[in-house]
Amino acid sequence: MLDKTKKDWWKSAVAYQIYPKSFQDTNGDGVGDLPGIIQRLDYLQELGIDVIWLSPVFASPQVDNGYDISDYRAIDPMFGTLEDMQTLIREGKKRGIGIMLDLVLNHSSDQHRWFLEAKKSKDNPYHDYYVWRDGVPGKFPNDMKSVFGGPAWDWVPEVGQYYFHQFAPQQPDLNWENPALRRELYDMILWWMEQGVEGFRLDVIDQIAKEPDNFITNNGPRLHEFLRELSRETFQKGCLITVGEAWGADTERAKLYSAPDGSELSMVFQFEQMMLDQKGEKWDPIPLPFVKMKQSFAKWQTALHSCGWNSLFLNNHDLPRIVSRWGDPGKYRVQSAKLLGTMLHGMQGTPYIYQGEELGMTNIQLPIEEYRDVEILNMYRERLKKGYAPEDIMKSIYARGRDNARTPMQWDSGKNAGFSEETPWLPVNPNYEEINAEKALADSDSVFHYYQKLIALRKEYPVFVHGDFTLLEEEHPKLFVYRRSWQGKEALVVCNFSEEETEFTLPEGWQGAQTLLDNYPQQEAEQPMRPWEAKILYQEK
Ligand code: TEU
Ligand code: CA
Repeated sequence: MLDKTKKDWWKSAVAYQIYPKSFQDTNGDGVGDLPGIIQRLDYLQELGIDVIWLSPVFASPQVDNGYDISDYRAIDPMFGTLEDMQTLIREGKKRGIGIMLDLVLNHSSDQHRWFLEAKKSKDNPYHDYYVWRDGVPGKFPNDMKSVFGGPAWDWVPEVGQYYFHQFAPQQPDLNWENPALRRELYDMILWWMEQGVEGFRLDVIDQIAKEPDNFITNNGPRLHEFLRELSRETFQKGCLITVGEAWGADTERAKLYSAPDGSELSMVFQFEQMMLDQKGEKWDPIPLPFVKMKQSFAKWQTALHSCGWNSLFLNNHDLPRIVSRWGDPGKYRVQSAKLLGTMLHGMQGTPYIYQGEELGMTNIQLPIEEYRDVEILNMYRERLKKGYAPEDIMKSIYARGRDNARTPMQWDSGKNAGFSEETPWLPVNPNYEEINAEKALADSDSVFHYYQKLIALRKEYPVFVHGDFTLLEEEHPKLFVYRRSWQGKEALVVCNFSEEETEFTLPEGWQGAQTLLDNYPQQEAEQPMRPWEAKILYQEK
């Protein structure tokens, strides 16, 4: 178990993201819940993770699956009670697993008491908790658009003003310019810290300092000032792991966010690699530009080494499944899932595993009526209106829709994959008889057991935590090869992103090195890399 009283303990940690709606249902309503997570803690302990990032479980009308919070201090009855949360925290701690809550501080639900008050009148003390502009009905303050489609402004007749929302109309943006709002948020965070949570993930944190008059959504001028105040008033009073979601981060900004003095956050999620295989919008995928992808990872690894900290992830609840995206969901599903894990876990940073990734779960294809995600449904309507052919829109959804990641966790080959006794809120992927946790646990060669080893490596070999990073074979169109070194200890990670055998010559000085991990049975060195083969070599000098 990690000693979580030690500063920077999270540098050796591995996190696991749970999307609670889809993890484990215990009361037969087809929706996952907190008792379900408690029931599966032993499974997570066996995997070897240190912290759970729990997507929002707070009271919410669920317009955006909990990313629209109506009470930050209450648990949504659909997920359980505050007592269940306390049990989860306690039972997690016993197993060396901490809980990171998902703080949505950029916006609240339109059903939050603050917003219900705010729209009563301009003099209401809560009015200034949100972002308002004068106007007349039908004439928006400006033409800013919401991420989920449509204008970023909605009219409230009672006050004769528009409010600003970067996401759905039911997710009004909070006004961080108002110190009273900020204080209210800090007190709430301190209260959760008292409950024993060990960290936080901060939703769209780079959007809090918006300036709609200047068309600024992310990276606003006061962003880092707000973050430093937030951190000083809350996180720094404990020894927490904090990660901010920052679509707009470049390496320079990431260094500020993750400065070693702890003045802001532990790290951020940046999305540079996740935006390479698309043309403009995410709905228009293109084949992965492989060399660019390697260069991008290398750039981040090098830029933040010893002056910041990376988060490492290939999946989350907003992204399609990586095996379907960059791997091979067919014949080489198992090998490619292991390869992708190897590529990522060999790097410097804190890895985040998204539920089901450790099983090599894949994307799904549903008829449009069966999708639930507000982003998918809005995009479908908008593109239809623009004249796109329905079958082309469906292709975009199959490739990029967020519900790909949100189908129920596949526990076993029984009814509804062991997720629920009743019809799940989103269909189970039909491949659950083949891909499920029970099967993976019984098979020593499964993706699960391979992830177990990846997680253990980081604990056993400090080079994975501290080592620097050098990209080799930079221009190679199929091989991703890199070296990590730290105090005379060296690891070499070699991944063959291809279903063909690929020649690979060991770099100078690596002959006779030990093989720590291979996703195929070991063979003599100097053999070509097999289809989707990945391995890690190790030596001490
Ligand atoms: O996501 C931020 C965000 O910008 C996403 O909506 C993203 O643009 C889109 O999904 C691209 O795939 C966060 C949460 O992770 C997401 O689930 C929420 O819907 C969103 O914020 C609003 O809170
Ligand atoms: Ca339930």
